[in-house]
Amino acid sequence: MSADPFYITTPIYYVNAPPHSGHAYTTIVADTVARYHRLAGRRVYFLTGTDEHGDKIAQAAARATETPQAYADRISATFRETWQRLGLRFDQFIRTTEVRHTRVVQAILQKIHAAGDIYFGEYGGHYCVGCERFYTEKEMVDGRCPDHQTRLEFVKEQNYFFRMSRYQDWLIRHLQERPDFIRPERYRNEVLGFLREPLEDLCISRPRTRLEWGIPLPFDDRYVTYVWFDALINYVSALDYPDGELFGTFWPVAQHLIGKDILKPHGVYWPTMLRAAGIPTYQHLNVHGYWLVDEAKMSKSRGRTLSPLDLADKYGLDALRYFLLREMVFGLDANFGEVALVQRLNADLANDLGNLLQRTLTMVGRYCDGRIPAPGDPATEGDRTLRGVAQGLAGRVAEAMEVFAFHRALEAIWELLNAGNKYLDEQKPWELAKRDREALARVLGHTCEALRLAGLFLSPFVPATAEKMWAQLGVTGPVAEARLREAGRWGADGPRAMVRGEALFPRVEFSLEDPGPSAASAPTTEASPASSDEITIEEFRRLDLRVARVVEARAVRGSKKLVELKIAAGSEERTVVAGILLDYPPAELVGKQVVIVANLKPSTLMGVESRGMLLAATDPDGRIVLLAPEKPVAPGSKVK
Ligand code: ME8
Repeated sequence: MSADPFYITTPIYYVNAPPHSGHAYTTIVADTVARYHRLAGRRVYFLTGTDEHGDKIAQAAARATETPQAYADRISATFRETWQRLGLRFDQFIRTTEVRHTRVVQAILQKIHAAGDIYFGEYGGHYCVGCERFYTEKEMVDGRCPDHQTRLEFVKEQNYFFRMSRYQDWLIRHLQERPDFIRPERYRNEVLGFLREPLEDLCISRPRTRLEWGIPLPFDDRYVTYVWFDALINYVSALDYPDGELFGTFWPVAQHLIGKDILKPHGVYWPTMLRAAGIPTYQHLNVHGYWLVDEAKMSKSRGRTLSPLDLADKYGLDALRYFLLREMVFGLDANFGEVALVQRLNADLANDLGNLLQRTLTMVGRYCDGRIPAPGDPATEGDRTLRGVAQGLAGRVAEAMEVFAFHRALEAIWELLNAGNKYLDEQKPWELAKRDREALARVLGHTCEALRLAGLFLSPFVPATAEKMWAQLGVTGPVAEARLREAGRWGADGPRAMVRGEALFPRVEFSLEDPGPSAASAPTTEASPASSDEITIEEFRRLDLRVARVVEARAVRGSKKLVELKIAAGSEERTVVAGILLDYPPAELVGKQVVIVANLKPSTLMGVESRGMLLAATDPDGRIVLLAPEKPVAPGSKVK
């Protein structure tokens, strides 16, 4: 029916534990992509769901002393509710225990069996329950699973096999003919790498004597289906394969989105399964890297997880979305850190975006009686530059979104915001207000128009913020129902009245010693020298203050503010992390004398352990000035 359909899927997540921020990332990416294509006027279908069969789930249910079905019902519901509470607009949530899914799995098995690509044989291998797969001797590390580090059992049994080997040459050719079938390219190369070794047939059954919790094979009910052969089929069963209208519309444009941990099942098993079943293959497999916490993968089996709901409650949903989409280069690993999240929130969202909207609307209120002026024709070089950046945005965002380069799309939007801030600084509407009302209206009109377009293009990434922007700019909303073709034109909206609203992002205040940032609910007031918080001389003496000399200094990777310093205090050297990058280029710090709190409990900031803290003064503009002895003293000297 629609000329331009778009289909995006996430992995269906295992129900052996509740969702963490890694799962949230993938689902938020799919939501962003879906919103973008809706904005572009396409008919979009966004599928997510849960993977509920297999050893891993059966064992988790047993540990929870529940039946597998009751357990799967409960955990699947937490996934669905989490996505709903995060405002993710999926079109369907599929569960592999639904009858309509199991029927399609059985129909596809039957078809491939009838075509002669499934046979009965014997197999021995080292089985990992966590991965739900056999490992060869070569792949094991000291008899253990390389991923889960669990000792692997040798299992020998009769099973059914899918003749995957038969499709090896076809798959290599397909990857060569369709260079963007798997992207980014590093993952295409990884799959081509797997395919340089002979492809073995895939064991697709488990005897029921060992595992009951699965879909019975239609041609031998002593066996259940291997969980991957079951799970992958969700992408077509959800569309009512083979005859559904959804299947006819959306399968020809299918795009999958996954993390790199499940590249092989999606890059090798799934296309060959589709080929054997006579179903055209998907269009693109989009693969992202891992979110790391302290250098290791965030993962439920390792207990290293961060709850997306907790983060969204603490910082707001859009701040979480923005951080995830801006911080990770799609395809590469990225570090997840609360400090980095807060820095992005304060610098990009509160400052660049929030301040621009606020200062613009304050002036519209003050000088134009709250009426948003139409931008009119550009008259100065500055007007033309701003309009040019705004008009170039659609193309740049489209190009970045096509290849899932969200950080690039956001960078392009930030170029417009930065251009808007620069434009106001240069045009100085507060001065024009005194002498040239026409120019004043043009400048504020141009800035408001740039902000309206920024809101439009931001809407897939930070939907609630974009709605607030449009509401405050008095644009007839909601943005979620706008279409790029009409609303994306410069000057598309007529004159209108602004609507006063709250700041988009209150700054989050936190000090480096306190790793738990908290949202500042009220603007921070000038701190008056405290009198109620008096301390005794004994309490003061507990502080071990020392003079130290900076030996080395470098910016902490991925941080806008942090510097890692190696400092010498007497005979001892130590590492201290300080948030002074904006005021002190690292090279200028080397050789300086500083004062440190030497007995501060160590804390880790963006993966670097800091032992101690530098003392500095902050002036009312936020400028940081380091404290130093009035004349050089021996490093290590005590400060009393
Ligand atoms: O593999 N960083 O389910 P799963 C980034 N049921 N993404 C992460 C992540 C991290 N640290 N941790 C998890 C399964 N993810 C199968 C899929 S599909 C037919 C069957 C995300 O619950 C990422 O998308 O282990 C990864 O691929 C997925 O969760 C794995 O989820």
